[in-house]
Amino acid sequence: MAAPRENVNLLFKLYCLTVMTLVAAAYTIALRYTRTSDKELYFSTTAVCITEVIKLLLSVGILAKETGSLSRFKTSLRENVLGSPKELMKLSVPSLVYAVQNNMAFLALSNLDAAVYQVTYQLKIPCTALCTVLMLNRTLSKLQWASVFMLCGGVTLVQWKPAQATKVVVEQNPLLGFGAIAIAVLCSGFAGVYFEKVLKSSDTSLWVRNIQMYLSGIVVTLVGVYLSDGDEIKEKGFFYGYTYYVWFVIFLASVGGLYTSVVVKYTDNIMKGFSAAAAIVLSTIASVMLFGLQITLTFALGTLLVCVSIYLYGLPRQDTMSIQEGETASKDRVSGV
Ligand code: NCC
Repeated sequence: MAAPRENVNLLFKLYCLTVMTLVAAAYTIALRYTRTSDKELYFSTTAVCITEVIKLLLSVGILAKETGSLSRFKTSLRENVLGSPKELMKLSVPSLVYAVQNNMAFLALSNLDAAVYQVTYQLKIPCTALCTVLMLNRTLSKLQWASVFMLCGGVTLVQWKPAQATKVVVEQNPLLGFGAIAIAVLCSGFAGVYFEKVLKSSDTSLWVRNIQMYLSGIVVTLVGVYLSDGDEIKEKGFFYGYTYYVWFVIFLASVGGLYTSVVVKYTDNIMKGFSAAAAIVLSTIASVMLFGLQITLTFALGTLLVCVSIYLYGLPRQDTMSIQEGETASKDRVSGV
């Protein structure tokens, strides 16, 4: 009887990973569009802040559904939010780091082409692996490390496109763009693994953890709004330059963020990188089949690297596992990860 449930779990994980990856791809392109179209430019800090508000509201709604009754919902909020300042402080760490990361994405995509951004951003895969080893006391074998770097190279090749001449009306500073990506890469690795550690070290619901994080996220991003655009916003207004496209970007950022949290809950941050890579390859192959796009040599080579790296990462380890690792592995098996 266990098999069908495992299948459902696997299908659910695949579904979440696929949605997360598709949303992330659409998000990058839509964000870039809103930063380069010739309308009055909105304040990106306000978009990051509104995203936190929407994620908070959605998480509260999902928690209400999860708890099943108004009294249990109220108790949960009272105990986990009002009565847990220590937990709120704990979650303010990733919310601060994510706030920096999300603002850096806007800065990078205001100064770099979306394809260049996506390729460079893949450095987050080894960075996440490093954070996992350092912060979660897990170890990776030499072969797994090699596969992490192979994956990084593979995704880079798969997404590689010759530079396209795009009509850009805003001034760009590529150096600033690459600097912003470097910061975003470090933030993504650290905040992702920190959130995973907090989430998996207790039975507290994912939606409670999200609420705790988004509450401080709103405060932190509001400080960002004030410090970076305060004077101009006083003059022009908080929602200056908001078009339907900007709201669409905010919608994608909110949905993408929530799906990311679900993916981290049911898998882990390294798996998130591997699965996203596989989804990128599959979606490109699908568009080749559906729309007759041509397969390039770099795409074929990249796909090969991604497949080999996934295979190598999943191979049973040859080196002796420490007791701690063995425990982690068996815990993972129990939780179905
Ligand atoms: O960079 P990445 O994720 O690690 O960023 C994680 C995003 O998820 C939000 N988050 C995280 C945990 C949590 N409990 N709640 C959340 O809302 C963070 O605020 C942060 O925005 C990836 O692995 O490539 C991924 O990339 C982002 C996004 O494309 C890049 O950061 C672009 O700059 C994706 N986000 C969206 O598509 C909106 C994410 O899904 C996957």
